[in-house]
Amino acid sequence: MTHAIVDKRTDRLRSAAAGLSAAVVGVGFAELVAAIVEPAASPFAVIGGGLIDLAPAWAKDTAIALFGTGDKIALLTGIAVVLVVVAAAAGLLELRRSGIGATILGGLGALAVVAAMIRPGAGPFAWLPGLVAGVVAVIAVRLLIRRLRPIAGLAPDGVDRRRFLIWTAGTAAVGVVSLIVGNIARGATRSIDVVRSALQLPKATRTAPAVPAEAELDIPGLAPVVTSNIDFYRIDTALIVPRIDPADWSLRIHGMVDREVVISWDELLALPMDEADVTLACVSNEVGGSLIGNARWLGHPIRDLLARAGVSADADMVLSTSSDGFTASTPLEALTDDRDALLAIGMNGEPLPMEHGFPVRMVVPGLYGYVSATKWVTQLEVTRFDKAMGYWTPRGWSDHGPIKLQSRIDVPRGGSVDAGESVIAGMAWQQHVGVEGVEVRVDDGDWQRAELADAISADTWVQWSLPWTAESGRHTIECRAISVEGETQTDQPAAPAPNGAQGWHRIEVSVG
Ligand SMILES: Nc1nc2c(c(=O)[nH]1)N[C@H]1C(S)=C(S)[C@@H](COP(=O)(O)O)O[C@H]1N2
Ligand SMILES: [Mo]
Repeated sequence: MTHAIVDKRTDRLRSAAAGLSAAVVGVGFAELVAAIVEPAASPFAVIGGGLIDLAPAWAKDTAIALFGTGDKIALLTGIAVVLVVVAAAAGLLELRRSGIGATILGGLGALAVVAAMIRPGAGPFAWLPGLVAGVVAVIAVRLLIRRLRPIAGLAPDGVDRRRFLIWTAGTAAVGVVSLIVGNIARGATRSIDVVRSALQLPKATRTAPAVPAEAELDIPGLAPVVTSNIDFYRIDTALIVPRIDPADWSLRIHGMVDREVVISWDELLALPMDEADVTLACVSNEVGGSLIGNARWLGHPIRDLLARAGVSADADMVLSTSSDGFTASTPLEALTDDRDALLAIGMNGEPLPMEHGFPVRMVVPGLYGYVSATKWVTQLEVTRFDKAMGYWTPRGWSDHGPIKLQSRIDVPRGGSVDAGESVIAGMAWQQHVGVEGVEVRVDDGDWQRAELADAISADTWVQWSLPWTAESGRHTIECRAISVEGETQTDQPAAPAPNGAQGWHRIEVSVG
């Protein structure tokens, strides 16, 4: 009796393993096919992309709070875990009744086909990888479970446990190899990187003044006032970074305009280029968070392009669209007043990195990225807020996203510091308004005025510091900024959704 039960359990394990390896070989073949015909149509990418698009504000908030800029890896891992569970179940069910498991795996393939075809910018072969995944997984699960039936005593002859094992492991191995080859193939199509590295940026027609030496306090642990491209935070909905050959890029300006304007990469490069230091911040940045960075951008004023198209007097918004379908609603005024709203091609002296929008993105001082900083931008539609919405608005975020006055404590870092002469330091910002002062208090004591470093401009964040004699024990430190307009940063906490986190940054330090 005991023997029979043990056998049942191993049969269950075997069937789950068969389901799993069928899924692995399906996914492996699909990734291989996707890498060749259309990298963005990989089943993982399209299902992940679909989930991102379906996610409401609280889900995005939670994901970013939990995983920060690792949110994409977390999502892909989550999908993989679900796939493992479903595939194992499909194997179990297929053993119980032929056809059920195959239907489940086929259904997953169909899901990938649909998800790929409804993606914005889906290519003509977007359906193929999902179809391959489904067909291959269905065939594999049927064949493997057919070999398991006699072993499980469900079919008369051909009992061969070793053979079943070899077939199951072999199928999974073929899947893994396809996955690896697919990834290598995708890497081999990276010619856009070569185009990018060979690019020579045009000289700025209007250069930004040098960053004042006194803008950088050089305090260990304090964020540098200029963020390097490699350290610059990345937030977007793109599971696969769009790869656009500048030769194929163009920007179309349409909607409520006198005449449509289409501008090619070569035409853009021939236009006057401005340089501007602008701090970019994400609306999902928590109080004290790190989804903010400052760079020197090179680009053509969007204002001039809009003037060329002739904007209707009734318009109040520009809906920018990226090659992968993301959209942002930017108040027309922010793009036509005298601020440095740029159609940017350069970041800190380099062409835009792929992840930061190569070849062309928008940068607008004073607004959160989700309503202004469209990467891989290909269209500007002049419209109205009562006629159109950006990507995040129907998902629970405000249609307007002006930056809130904020400050952050960077030092002391790590929660502890030696007793004695020490320093408290951090960053403060309200782009396009400017920071007038920062105040700090320790253990609910009096507010003390910190020393501000030189600001690069009103469009950038500014460093601040305050000497501190640290006495043994536990202390809380808080800071608040005062803007050039005389506003004091509010202590009323608010979550990032719908229009940006607020409240004072507060840290606990133990002094020993
Ligand atoms: N195409 C595209 N552009 C986008 C986004 C996106 O999801 N897709 N996200 C926006 C958001 S929410 C932010 S905060 C900034 C971040 O820019 P970065 O990744 O270069 O820091 O890009 C904006 N531009
Ligand atoms: Mo963002």
